[in-house]
Amino acid sequence: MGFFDKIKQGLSKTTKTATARLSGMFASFTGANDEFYEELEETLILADVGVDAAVEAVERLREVTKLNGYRSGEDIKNALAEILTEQISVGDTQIAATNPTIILVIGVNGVGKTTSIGKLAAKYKSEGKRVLLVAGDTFRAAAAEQLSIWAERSGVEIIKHGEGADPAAVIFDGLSAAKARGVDVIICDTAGRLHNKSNLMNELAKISRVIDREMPDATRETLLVIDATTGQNGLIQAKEFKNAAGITGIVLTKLDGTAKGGIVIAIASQLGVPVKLIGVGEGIDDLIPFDAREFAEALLS
Ligand SMILES: Nc1nc2c(ncn2[C@@H]2O[C@H](COP(=O)(O)OP(=O)(O)OP(=O)(O)O)[C@@H](O)[C@H]2O)c(=O)[nH]1
Ligand SMILES: [Mg+2]
Repeated sequence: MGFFDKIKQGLSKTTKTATARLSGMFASFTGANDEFYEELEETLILADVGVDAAVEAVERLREVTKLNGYRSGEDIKNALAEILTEQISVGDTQIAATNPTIILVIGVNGVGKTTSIGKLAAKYKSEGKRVLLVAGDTFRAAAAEQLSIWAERSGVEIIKHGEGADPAAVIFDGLSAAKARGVDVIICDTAGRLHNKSNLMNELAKISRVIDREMPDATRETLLVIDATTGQNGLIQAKEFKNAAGITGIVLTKLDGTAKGGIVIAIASQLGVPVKLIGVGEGIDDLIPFDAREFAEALLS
């Protein structure tokens, strides 16, 4: 199943959802009047696009429709897809590819960090890269264990310490090993943390300093993992993590389990951080590169 189908399958979970309402609006389109635009704005907000982004999108749609004299629902739908695509396209959606690359994966509890790392490791491995996973989640013994299982499954190396170890020390060890072994991609797991706990956020800053010091010339990615089913709270999380740790991209997981997903637009348009990968299931292949246009079209179809 391709990107489009998987997203569509997720987004169309129930027939009463915001996305179904969106497509229904275009199917039963009778004219671009105020009532239509108001309902459209409301439906975009219901799809988690966020108030600001929804208002902006509808305002631009009104202008474009008037300017081009669009009359058919199809033309207006295409114009909206174009506008949403632009709103999502805020930067490079590719993950850095030069060797060595260090990818730090952060986010709140249970969003899918470790799973996404496992999938990403398999992807790099299949491209012929030498990959090292670093078990920076020392909060629970089970966390390193879970990452080890993924390392085995993907056939990549792993560095871990015991439960309760200093995460920054594990990262330090991981980077030393990576340098000694000539690893191409280092992916660091971290413990889930609440974005409003400043001590935990400071720990991320410490990890970041260790990476800067130990491998200053490496390419850096800091990926924030967000669970698509959490709705607008994802935007709040992204703001806090961006302030505390700097983020270069978003991994949006569990899109297979939500009928919304508009949060992508809220995050991109308000924070200027691109979505780089999306999770569409629990399997090893269920992490796919993000495509803004396909996503916008899936949201409306
Ligand atoms: N359906 C679905 N489930 C997912 C996806 N990504 C992760 N999961 C599931 O979400 C649950 C939590 O995933 P983890 O990878 O352990 O999350 P985490 O962020 O590492 O969690 P903590 O380390 O406890 O903070 C697991 O059951 C995963 O299988 C996805 O894209 N789709
Ligand atoms: Mg984890």
